[in-house]
Amino acid sequence: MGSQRNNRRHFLRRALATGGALLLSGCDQLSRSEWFTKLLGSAEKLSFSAQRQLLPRKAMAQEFTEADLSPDFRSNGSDNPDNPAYQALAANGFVDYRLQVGGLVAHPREYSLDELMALPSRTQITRHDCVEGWSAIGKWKGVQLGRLLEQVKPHPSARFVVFHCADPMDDLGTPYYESIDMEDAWHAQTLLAYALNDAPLPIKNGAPIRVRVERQLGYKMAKYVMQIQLVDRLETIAGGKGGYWEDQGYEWYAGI
Ligand SMILES: Nc1nc2c(c(=O)[nH]1)N[C@H]1C(S)=C(S)[C@@H](COP(=O)(O)O)O[C@H]1N2
Ligand SMILES: [Mo]
Repeated sequence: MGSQRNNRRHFLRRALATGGALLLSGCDQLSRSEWFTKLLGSAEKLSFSAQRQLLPRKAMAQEFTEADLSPDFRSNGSDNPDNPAYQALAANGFVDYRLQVGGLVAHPREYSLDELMALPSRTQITRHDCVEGWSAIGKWKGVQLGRLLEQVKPHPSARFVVFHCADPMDDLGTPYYESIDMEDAWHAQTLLAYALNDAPLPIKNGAPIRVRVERQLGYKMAKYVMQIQLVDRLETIAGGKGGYWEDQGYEWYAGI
């Protein structure tokens, strides 16, 4: 009797072990990257801090090869700012463009396009994902935002970098703007891009300067950047949520 009970216990244990093994192989089939992608896919539901705990601090966005380039990098949102000052700059090939960098920095200054292009550059082929459901792979060249920060020296109280753009978004003339935190600002792939696919950045894609923040969604990548402002809070700027679309209800941290 005793041995029968023992046998049954052994059988149960074996069955459980087999079931467990089946379960495990099921998990194995769901590859690491697949579950990670799924997890990140639900990023909107994760808080910003939770997501930051999942990703290593310096994680790089995936980079691609020339063979992966999209035949055309489409334009979205503004494609030609309805702004006389911008139009005058564009008509003159942006030779009079000056990028103003100020706010909570030791050395506020401005940069011409030539000055930006004279700084060390970075080139990266990345995928751009728009919330509207399209993606495109493009080759970007620009100066790392970090190179500018080294020159203007952010004050220790600076927590965000705000990008002010040339394009008015409504009848009141509300300009597009965006913001990122200092971690993304110093990230190696965060660029002020002036070239796309080995050609000067087209107006439809943000000429003369547009931001690349490769670990986030498309709306974070401000086009037509005229001014960069370092701040300690976002509440006092425009609608107070850190960006034009954020003021309409989008997430501030648009991680992908
Ligand atoms: N100044 C400005 N920046 C902007 C936008 C815009 O309308 N104005 N649209 C955003 C959105 S939603 C996306 S998907 C990308 C589109 O970039 P693209 O025109 O190069 O495709 O720019 C982002 N940056
Ligand atoms: Mo977008």
